[in-house]
Amino acid sequence: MDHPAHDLDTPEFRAKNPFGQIPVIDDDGVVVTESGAILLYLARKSGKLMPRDLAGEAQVLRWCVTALNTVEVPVLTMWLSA
Ligand SMILES: N[C@@H](CCC(=O)N[C@@H](CS)C(=O)NCC(=O)O)C(=O)O
Repeated sequence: MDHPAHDLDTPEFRAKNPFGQIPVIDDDGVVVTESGAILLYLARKSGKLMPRDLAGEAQVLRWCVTALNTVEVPVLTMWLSA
Protein backbone atom coordinates (compact mmCIF):
# COMPACT_ATOMS: atom_id res chain seq x y z
CA MET A 1 0.00 0.00 0.00
CA ASP A 2 1.29 3.43 -0.97
CA HIS A 3 0.08 5.79 1.74
CA PRO A 4 1.42 9.03 0.17
CA ALA A 5 -0.32 8.04 -3.09
CA HIS A 6 -3.59 7.70 -1.13
CA ASP A 7 -3.99 3.95 -1.65
CA LEU A 8 -5.75 3.83 1.74
CA ASP A 9 -8.42 6.28 0.54
CA THR A 10 -9.75 4.27 -2.41
CA PRO A 11 -13.32 2.92 -2.27
CA GLU A 12 -11.93 -0.61 -2.69
CA PHE A 13 -9.70 -0.29 0.35
CA ARG A 14 -12.34 1.57 2.39
CA ALA A 15 -14.72 -1.31 1.72
CA LYS A 16 -12.23 -3.51 3.58
CA ASN A 17 -11.43 -1.00 6.31
CA PRO A 18 -13.72 2.03 6.67
CA PHE A 19 -11.06 3.61 8.91
CA GLY A 20 -8.64 3.61 5.97
CA GLN A 21 -5.81 2.06 7.95
CA ILE A 22 -3.44 -0.84 7.64
CA PRO A 23 -2.96 -3.64 8.55
CA VAL A 24 -5.76 -5.51 6.80
CA ILE A 25 -5.78 -9.14 5.73
CA ASP A 26 -8.07 -10.79 3.22
CA ASP A 27 -7.85 -14.53 3.82
CA ASP A 28 -9.91 -16.05 1.02
CA GLY A 29 -12.66 -13.52 1.60
CA VAL A 30 -12.33 -13.32 5.37
CA VAL A 31 -11.42 -9.66 5.85
CA VAL A 32 -9.89 -8.81 9.21
CA THR A 33 -8.66 -5.42 10.36
CA GLU A 34 -7.00 -4.31 13.61
CA SER A 35 -3.58 -5.74 14.39
CA GLY A 36 -4.75 -7.52 17.53
CA ALA A 37 -7.74 -9.09 15.81
CA ILE A 38 -5.53 -10.20 12.92
CA LEU A 39 -3.04 -11.84 15.29
CA LEU A 40 -5.81 -13.62 17.19
CA TYR A 41 -7.36 -14.80 13.91
CA LEU A 42 -4.03 -16.15 12.66
CA ALA A 43 -3.25 -17.73 16.03
CA ARG A 44 -6.57 -19.53 16.01
CA LYS A 45 -6.22 -20.53 12.35
CA SER A 46 -2.71 -21.93 12.88
CA GLY A 47 -4.09 -24.52 15.25
CA LYS A 48 -0.89 -24.13 17.29
CA LEU A 49 -0.75 -20.65 18.76
CA MET A 50 -4.11 -20.46 20.53
CA PRO A 51 -4.69 -22.89 23.40
CA ARG A 52 -7.96 -24.79 23.10
CA ASP A 53 -8.73 -24.69 26.80
CA LEU A 54 -10.54 -21.69 28.26
CA ALA A 55 -7.84 -20.90 30.82
CA GLY A 56 -5.05 -21.03 28.22
CA GLU A 57 -7.04 -18.94 25.74
CA ALA A 58 -7.67 -16.40 28.49
CA GLN A 59 -3.90 -15.95 28.92
CA VAL A 60 -3.42 -15.25 25.19
CA LEU A 61 -6.31 -12.76 25.20
CA ARG A 62 -5.01 -11.20 28.40
CA TRP A 63 -1.55 -10.46 26.98
CA CYS A 64 -2.89 -9.29 23.61
CA VAL A 65 -5.19 -6.81 25.32
CA THR A 66 -2.34 -5.78 27.62
CA ALA A 67 -0.09 -5.11 24.62
CA LEU A 68 -2.75 -3.04 22.86
CA ASN A 69 -4.21 -1.17 25.84
CA THR A 70 -1.59 -0.97 28.56
CA VAL A 71 1.71 -1.07 26.69
CA GLU A 72 1.10 0.43 23.24
CA VAL A 73 -0.55 3.69 24.30
CA PRO A 74 2.21 4.94 26.65
CA VAL A 75 4.99 3.66 24.38
CA LEU A 76 3.48 5.48 21.39
CA THR A 77 3.01 8.61 23.48
CA MET A 78 6.68 8.54 24.54
CA TRP A 79 7.81 7.79 20.98
CA LEU A 80 5.76 10.58 19.42
CA SER A 81 6.84 13.15 22.02
CA ALA A 82 10.57 12.28 21.77
N1 LIG B 1 -5.76 0.18 15.83
C1 LIG B 1 -5.16 -0.08 14.55
C2 LIG B 1 -4.22 1.05 14.21
C3 LIG B 1 -3.72 0.92 12.80
C4 LIG B 1 -2.88 2.12 12.41
O1 LIG B 1 -2.64 3.06 13.19
N2 LIG B 1 -2.41 2.08 11.17
C5 LIG B 1 -1.61 3.16 10.65
C6 LIG B 1 -0.25 2.64 10.22
S1 LIG B 1 0.61 1.87 11.53
C7 LIG B 1 -2.26 3.70 9.39
O2 LIG B 1 -2.79 2.96 8.59
N3 LIG B 1 -2.19 5.01 9.23
C8 LIG B 1 -2.65 5.62 8.02
C9 LIG B 1 -3.72 6.62 8.25
O3 LIG B 1 -4.31 6.65 9.34
O4 LIG B 1 -3.97 7.40 7.31
C10 LIG B 1 -4.44 -1.43 14.57
O5 LIG B 1 -3.94 -1.80 15.64
O6 LIG B 1 -4.37 -2.10 13.54
